[in-house]
Amino acid sequence: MHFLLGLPLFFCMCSCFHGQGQKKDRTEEVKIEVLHRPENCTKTSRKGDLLNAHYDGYLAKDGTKFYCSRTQNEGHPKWFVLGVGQVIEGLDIAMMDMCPGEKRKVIIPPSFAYGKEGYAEGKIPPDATLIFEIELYAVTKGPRSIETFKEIDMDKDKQLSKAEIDQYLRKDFEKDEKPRDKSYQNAVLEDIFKKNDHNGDGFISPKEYNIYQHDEL
Ligand SMILES: [Ca+2]
Ligand SMILES: [Ca+2]
Repeated sequence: MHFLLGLPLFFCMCSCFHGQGQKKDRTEEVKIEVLHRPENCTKTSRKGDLLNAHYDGYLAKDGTKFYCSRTQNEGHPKWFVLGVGQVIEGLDIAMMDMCPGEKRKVIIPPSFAYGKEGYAEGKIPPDATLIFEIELYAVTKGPRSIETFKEIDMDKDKQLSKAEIDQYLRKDFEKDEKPRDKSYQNAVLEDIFKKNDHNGDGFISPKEYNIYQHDEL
């Protein structure tokens, strides 16, 4: 479950994907074509949800495939949080309101992708329109869902204390079956407070916790 632990990595990924900082051309738009939508669709993706998906990326101009999640990470689908900049903005938009099992083809203009600069490491030239074929496998509550907050907040005072998070971490580590010593756990705890307790009062408030700005909190 590593909800809290996962965050430093997520932040790192954000900064890798972000950083274009260019002006968006709002005359451009992301085009979404639904290739397959399961009949039984009871739950759709929203901002802050944790998604599990495979996607193939192509350059629109000549169809060159520049990315395929199936050939990475031993073919496991990718996990990421929707709508928070862990992926390019066009994918954050294109994967909203999608149900598990749904397939989409989406066309993403450069201003919602890698812009004028492109992304050399990812073999994306400047000003490239991208096409993605996406298959969504799972939609789950994100790493900072209201449910998790309530689970950690044992005395229900709507503040997360160090003791509460310490206990949550211990349970989380136990599930993992990899023994970790107390100093490691303390370091993680300190890190969580350093990154999240913005007003330094020793508690993580709903506002400090809710970095993905779900409606529920
Ligand atoms: Ca509490
Ligand atoms: Ca605080």
